[in-house]
Amino acid sequence: MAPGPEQLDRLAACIVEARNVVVLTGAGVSAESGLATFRDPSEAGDALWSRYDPMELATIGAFERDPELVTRWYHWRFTKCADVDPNPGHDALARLERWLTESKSPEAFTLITQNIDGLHQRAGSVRVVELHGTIHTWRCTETGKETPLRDLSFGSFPVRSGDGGLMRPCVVWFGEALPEAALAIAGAALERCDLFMSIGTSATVQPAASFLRIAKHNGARTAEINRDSTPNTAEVDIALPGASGEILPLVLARAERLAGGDPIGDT
Ligand code: BJW
Repeated sequence: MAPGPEQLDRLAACIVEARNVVVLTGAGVSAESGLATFRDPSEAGDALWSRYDPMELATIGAFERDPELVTRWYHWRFTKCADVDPNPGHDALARLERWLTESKSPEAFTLITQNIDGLHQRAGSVRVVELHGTIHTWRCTETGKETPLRDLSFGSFPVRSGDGGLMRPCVVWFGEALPEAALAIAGAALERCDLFMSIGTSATVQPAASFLRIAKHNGARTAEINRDSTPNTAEVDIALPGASGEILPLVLARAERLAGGDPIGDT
């Protein structure tokens, strides 16, 4: 069911009124770019996704048991990321950041993403808090030294650093701590935000899954844009069901018109 114009208008008005907007994104935001999400493998159609459970591969235990398989999987995912482009949802969020930070304050917009694909940055988002790390940087498991993926050779698997240690992606696996700096920025943003939007995430993985409740507890209005319902759907002030690549540009256009003094039309 697509959201009606009143729901789009309500979120647009909240954006215009807010002083501090926090957006949390998940894999659903990149789905329209062609990247498979975690928890609906039926979409995928690639052998790796159908043969392996992604949740079984995103652990340190999996890497220790079979570093070749996990390295191949992340290298394959990197090639997928490199093959696709940001979609209109990414573009709208980058435009929203520029608009709010230029017209209100540098703190007026914080984008927190669980995605490791770098598509927000490629769309032009500048301050991106990468909660689960990035696939574009890898580190040596012996020395901790980080290397951009483009400087690594994937001639054989697994990949070793010059120091002989296994290289792993700088992503956060289950049971691992999230990057301290990212958590600190996210925590401060959640404290001051007056509008929190959860977009394209199943809201099942902690600690990100609790962000909406924290923001709400701190007095923020809350909204969700998701193709399916999630544990957040019943809790939010505004739930917009549907694809983020379709809904975000509509909401942004309405907010821009409203801020410009134009009455919101029916598009
Ligand atoms: C669309 C759409 C479209 C589709 N438009 N929508 C408290 C309680 C219980 C458990 C825990 C707890 N605290 C910690 C845990 C354990 C664990 C956890 O949460 N487990 C749960 C499964 C229960 N958490 C952790 O282990 C975290 N670590 C931690 O807390 O450490 C503590 C610690 C402290 C100090 C020392 C040591 C430890 C780490 C979590 C790391 C998650 N890592 C992954 C892999 C990253 C690398 C990679 O990408 O491979 O992150 S798992 C995976 O899930 C990935 C994602 O970022 C994450 C979230 O998934 P996301 O983005 O929500 O995607 P999906 O697929 O689930 O949902 C997509 C949604 O989009 C769906 O709703 C679709 O409907 C929708 N959609 N198309 C809009 N076009």
